[in-house]
Amino acid sequence: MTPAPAVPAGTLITVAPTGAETAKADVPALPVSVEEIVAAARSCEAVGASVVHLHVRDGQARPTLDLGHVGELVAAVREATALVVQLSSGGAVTDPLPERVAVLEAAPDAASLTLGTVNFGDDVFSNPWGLIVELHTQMQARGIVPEYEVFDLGQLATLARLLDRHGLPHGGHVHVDLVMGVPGGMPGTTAALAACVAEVRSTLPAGTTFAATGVGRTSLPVMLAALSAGGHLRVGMEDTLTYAPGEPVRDNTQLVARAAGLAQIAQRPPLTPDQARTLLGIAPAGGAGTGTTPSPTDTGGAP
Ligand code: KMH
Ligand code: ZN
Repeated sequence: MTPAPAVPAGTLITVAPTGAETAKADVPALPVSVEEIVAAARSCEAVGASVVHLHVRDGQARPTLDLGHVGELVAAVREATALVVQLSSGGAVTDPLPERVAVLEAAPDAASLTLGTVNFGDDVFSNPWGLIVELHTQMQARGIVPEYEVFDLGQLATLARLLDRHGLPHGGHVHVDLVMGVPGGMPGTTAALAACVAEVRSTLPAGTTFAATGVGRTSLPVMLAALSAGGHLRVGMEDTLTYAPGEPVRDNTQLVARAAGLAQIAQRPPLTPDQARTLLGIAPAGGAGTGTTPSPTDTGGAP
């Protein structure tokens, strides 16, 4: 009989506090300035986040890939927290592809890397093969750990092809984030998550881990399904602006606290930032974090 895949002993919780697609004017609680994003990151770290997924805004709260702004935010979050700093290479749907690659010059710990073009509401989120290879190989060269963003099942086949042709990412560990419920991508359902997990287990390297993100009203069902399947979690105001029917999200901390509570109930408590670094193959931060608890996985073979 085939043994059941090992379940990670803890849960990596990523907070995506801002995104690039929501206007501050529409959602005043959205953190957009350096001070607001740093405050959100600190608060989310205190309730269980170990990774922060960053999009950057300019002085008018517009999304920007300007390297001065990007570098300033990366430095400020590093200064104030021990969180793993993961920059978005997805940017906004309107961003030119070369500028999305150039953000790697800000030398984050990690960066997102989307595995294919997808309709994104009325827009198109463009991720041609050439861009995917460029991001993957530049991250290898720069020592940046990718988080592979998957919006549809077929993008997992693209990831398998990418790894086959261009090798493992920096650090040697493969970590996937299933982004579910985007209008144009896969639905945020247990069935879709189960299909992706089966694909991850059968086509990607042993030890590959996954997180899941349910956009909008799929946030809760995706979170519960991911926990039950041994997955990790991403939450935040980039993805979810309504906490419950008729109730706007108060702040990112509210979303991370809910995710951390569910992870506790699942008996897979939130990982510390140091544990997240161990899991993802990222070098320890210079003196930041506590790192006093045991290894985050029981075997390293989780799903
Ligand atoms: N803003 C979305 C079109 C990422 O950060 O890598 C894409 C996105 C993905 O947010
Ligand atoms: Zn993003």
